[in-house]
Amino acid sequence: MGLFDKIKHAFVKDKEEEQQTEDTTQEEVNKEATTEAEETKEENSSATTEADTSDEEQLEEVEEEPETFEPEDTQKKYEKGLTKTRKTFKDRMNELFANFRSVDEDFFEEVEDTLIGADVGFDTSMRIADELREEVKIKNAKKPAAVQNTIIEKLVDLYEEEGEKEVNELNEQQNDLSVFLFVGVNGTGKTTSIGKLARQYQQEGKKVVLAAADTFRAGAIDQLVEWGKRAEVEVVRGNTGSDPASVVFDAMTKAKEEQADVLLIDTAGRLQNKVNLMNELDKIKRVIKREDPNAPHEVLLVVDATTGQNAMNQAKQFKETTDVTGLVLTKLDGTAKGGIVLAIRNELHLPVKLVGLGEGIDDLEIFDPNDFVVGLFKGLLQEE
Ligand SMILES: Nc1nc2c(ncn2[C@@H]2O[C@H](COP(=O)(O)OP(=O)(O)OP(=O)(O)O)[C@@H](O)[C@H]2O)c(=O)[nH]1
Ligand SMILES: [Mg+2]
Repeated sequence: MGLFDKIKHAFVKDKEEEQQTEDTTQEEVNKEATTEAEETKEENSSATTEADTSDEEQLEEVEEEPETFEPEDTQKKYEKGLTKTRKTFKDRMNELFANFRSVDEDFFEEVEDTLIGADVGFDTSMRIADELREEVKIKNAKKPAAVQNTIIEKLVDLYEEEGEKEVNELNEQQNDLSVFLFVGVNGTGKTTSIGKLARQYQQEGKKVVLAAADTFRAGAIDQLVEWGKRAEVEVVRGNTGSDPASVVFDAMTKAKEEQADVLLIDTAGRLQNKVNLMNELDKIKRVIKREDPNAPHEVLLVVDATTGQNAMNQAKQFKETTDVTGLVLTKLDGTAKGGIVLAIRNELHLPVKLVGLGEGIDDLEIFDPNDFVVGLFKGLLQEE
C-alpha cells in the first residue's frame, strides 16, 4: 500500500471512530439520564443502599484507569509532537481555500506561497504546484475538497518517491563498537540528544560510553556528565580547554577495553571561528579512524527544527565540509515548522535518523518517515 493510501485509510478509520464516539456519547447520555432517575429513587431508600452505590462507582473508576495510563505508541507521540505543525498546515490550507473561486493561475501561485509558508521548501513548493497543474487537469478536480486532497497526495507521493533509497536506521555494528559523532551549531540539542539516546541503549542492555569532547564552552563537560548520571552510563572527560581529540582518543581506548557497544561523542557547537570548528572535527575524525578505520559509523548533524530555513542552511554548510551521514531534528514538539522534514528529504537528500519530541529523557524517537507523514497529513484530508 502506498503512503498516501495509508493516510487515506487512517483518515477513514478516524471518521468511523468519530462516528462511533458520537453514537456512544449519545448512548451514555441516555444511560446517564436513566441512572440519574434511578439514583433519585434510591436516595429516598436506606443508607446501606447509598454505600453500595458509591462502592460501585469506585469499582468503575478503577476499571477505567488502565486505559488512561496506556503506554503511548510511536504514532501517538508523533501526532502529539506534530500538533503545532499540523495546526499551521490546516490554518494555511483553510486560508488558501477561504478565497477559493476557481483553479486558475492565481490559485496555483497561492498554492506555492502557502507551501513555502509551511516550510516545505522552495523547490518542493514549485514542484508540487507544477504537478498540481497537471493533476487537476487530468482529474478535472474543481471542488475545493478534491483539490486540497490532490495537494496532499502530491506532497506525500513526492516525499515517498525521494525517500526510496533512504536509510533511516542508525548504522549499529553487531557485536562490535558503534561510534557516533554528534556535530552541529550551539544550542541545537547535541548534548540532550546524546543523553536521551544513551538512556535508550542503556535500557536495551547495551554498554554505552560518552565522550565529552566539547572542551571549549565552560559548563559543557558538566552538562554531559549530568546526562551520563541520568542515563546511568560512563562519561570520559578532560578539563575545559584541553584538546578534544585527546578526549576522543581516551574514550575510544576505554570503549574498546571495556568492550562497549556504543560510543557517543559530544562536540563543541562554537569555537573561535568556523574554520577552527571544521578543523577540529577533522582532527577528531582522524583520531577515531586511527583506532577503527570503519568508524565513525554515523556523523549526526543536530539541527533545531524551530529555526526552519536556518536549519536547512546549516545542514547545507555542514554537508559541504564534513561527511554528515544523517540528521537529528530536535524540538519538533515546540514548533510549527515540522514541514522542513519534507524540505530536508526533497532538497538536501540527508536522512533524518532521530527526532527530538520534548526535553525529557524519553523524548527521542528513531525517525519513522511513515509515522511522521501520517501524523502530519491525516487530519488534512477532506471528505469529497
Ligand atoms: N522542547 C525541546 N527542547 C529540546 C529538545 N532537544 C533539546 N532541547 C533543549 O534545547 C536546549 C539546548 O540543548 P543542548 O543539548 O544543550 O544543545 P547543544 O547542541 O549541546 O548546545 P551547545 O553545547 O551549546 O553546543 C536545552 O534547553 C534543551 O533542553 C527537544 O527535542 N525538544
Ligand atoms: Mg552541548
